[in-house]
Amino acid sequence: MTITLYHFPQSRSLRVAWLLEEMGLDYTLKTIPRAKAREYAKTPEYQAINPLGKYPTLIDGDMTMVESVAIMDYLMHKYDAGSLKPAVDTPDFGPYTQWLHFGESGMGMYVIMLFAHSYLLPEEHRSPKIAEWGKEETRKCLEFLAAGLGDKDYLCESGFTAADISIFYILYLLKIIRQFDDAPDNLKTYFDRLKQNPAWQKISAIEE
Ligand SMILES: N[C@@H](CCC(=O)N[C@@H](CS)C(=O)NCC(=O)O)C(=O)O
Repeated sequence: MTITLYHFPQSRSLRVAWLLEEMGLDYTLKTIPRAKAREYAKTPEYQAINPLGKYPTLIDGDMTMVESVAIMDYLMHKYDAGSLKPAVDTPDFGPYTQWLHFGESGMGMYVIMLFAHSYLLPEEHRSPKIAEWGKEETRKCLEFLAAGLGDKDYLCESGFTAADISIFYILYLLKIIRQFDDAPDNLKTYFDRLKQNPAWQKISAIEE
């Protein structure tokens, strides 16, 4: 079976690439240069595998799927996730599942609203009120996350898991859009700790 990941630098495909590295799976990374990612997403070639024109897309044999966190879950169910996924009968399983999804479902929309209405959209389409709302909701999410992390090194008692990978990406996005400076101190320390991870360093070094 061949696993192929469509990736562009700084995007959510980093979550999947990081996990693939941690799991030691063989995969082909199809990196689309950042400047060309939107254009490539509209090509018949990419539309045939992902009509939404988003990244990541994963192809595993004859199966194609989208949604970064769903892809992570799929890979960990199908292949050996080791300690990246706590066993169902351990106390970590609930918190692990919560944080795995919180990185995208819980925080993603607020961060995107903040991003879109502060930077991404043409100025005439930005709404300061939506940006403010996104910022406030993001702040609440960060407080909640900081309380959950407490003084642990990682989100689960058992240590580093895929939930950290999921959460790290959304913090990384906040950092890129310069909205991470006011985050609680324990989250900043956590972010700096995760940045040292060798698999992260390898995949984040892939530039256009
Ligand atoms: N919820 C989806 C979001 C996918 C998504 O919006 N990806 C962004 C990159 S981080 C994208 O492809 N943007 C290109 C565009 O919207 O044109 C996931 O987690 O995979």
